[in-house]
Amino acid sequence: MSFPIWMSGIQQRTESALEAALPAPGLAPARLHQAMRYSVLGGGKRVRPLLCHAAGSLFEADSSVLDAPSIAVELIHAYSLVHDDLPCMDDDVLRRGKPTCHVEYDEATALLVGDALQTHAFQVLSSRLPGIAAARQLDMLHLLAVASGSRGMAGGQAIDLAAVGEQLTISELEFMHIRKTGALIRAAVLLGAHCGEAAPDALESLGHFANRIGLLFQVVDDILDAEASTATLGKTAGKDAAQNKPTYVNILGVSEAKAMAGKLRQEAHDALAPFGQSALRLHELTDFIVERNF
Ligand code: GRG
Repeated sequence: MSFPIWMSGIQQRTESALEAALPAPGLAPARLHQAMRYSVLGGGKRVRPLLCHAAGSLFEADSSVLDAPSIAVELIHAYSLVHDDLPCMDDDVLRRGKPTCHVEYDEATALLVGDALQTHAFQVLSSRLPGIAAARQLDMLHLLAVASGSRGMAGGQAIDLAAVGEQLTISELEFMHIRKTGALIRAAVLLGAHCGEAAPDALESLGHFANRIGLLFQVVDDILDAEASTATLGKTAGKDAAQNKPTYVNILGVSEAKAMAGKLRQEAHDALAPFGQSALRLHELTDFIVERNF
């Protein structure tokens, strides 16, 4: 099966799983449930579910089991975007080509949407998962909680907010992005692997791969923010410079940032060497992360 067909199949099954997992739009409190669905459904590349399915398939995990961790990570991601767009954070009006949640609804609703999506992720991941032992599922819940919290994504966001207008070194920038963007990407890969029979050394190699693509994702995001248009991105372009944020592009310049992306891409491919041809989808996703234009 070609990569585009595989990718579109996973994106469609992710959409259906999210649709089924979210509360129905007519269920009380209807406005909150409608705003949750508005923020999650019908948009986004679904990179984290794609990584979760690709990592799981490496260890012959069943797609029907991989749906739960995939959508749990996507729900956390969607919550982070809703909160990030709020006026008290990044203050944006456009996300995934449509008005941000607080613009379409209101700020209080957007705050609650984020809260509810976050807890919904753990509701999904703590549901019964056929074939997954309770102890393993507990490890998976712990993994997602650490990746999302103050030692992971929320902590990275705190560092990001404090860094506006500051000069950061490349290693300080890396410290921030390993948490803000990288932690959830790493969780997506490792949760997929936990759904199959991954040996400790395989988990270590995958963890290394995930760290590389987490940073790669961010370097490419910074390049796109500087080079792509708002129409292509579906979110406001050029915000990093406008908000005086430290990024790979403004610290290194565009051509050095592109060289760094090339190096991280190669390191990610190298980290998959122990898996041979069976890691094809992860190799393809690495290339997709670099070659995407939104
Ligand atoms: C509010 C706790 C909290 C955290 C927010 C992830 C994040 C932290 C903020 C988003 C801002 C941002 C531009 C981060 C850089 C990388 C990133 C996560 C981009 C958006 O992810 P994509 O490209 O989005 O996967 P889609 O829409 O395709 O799902």
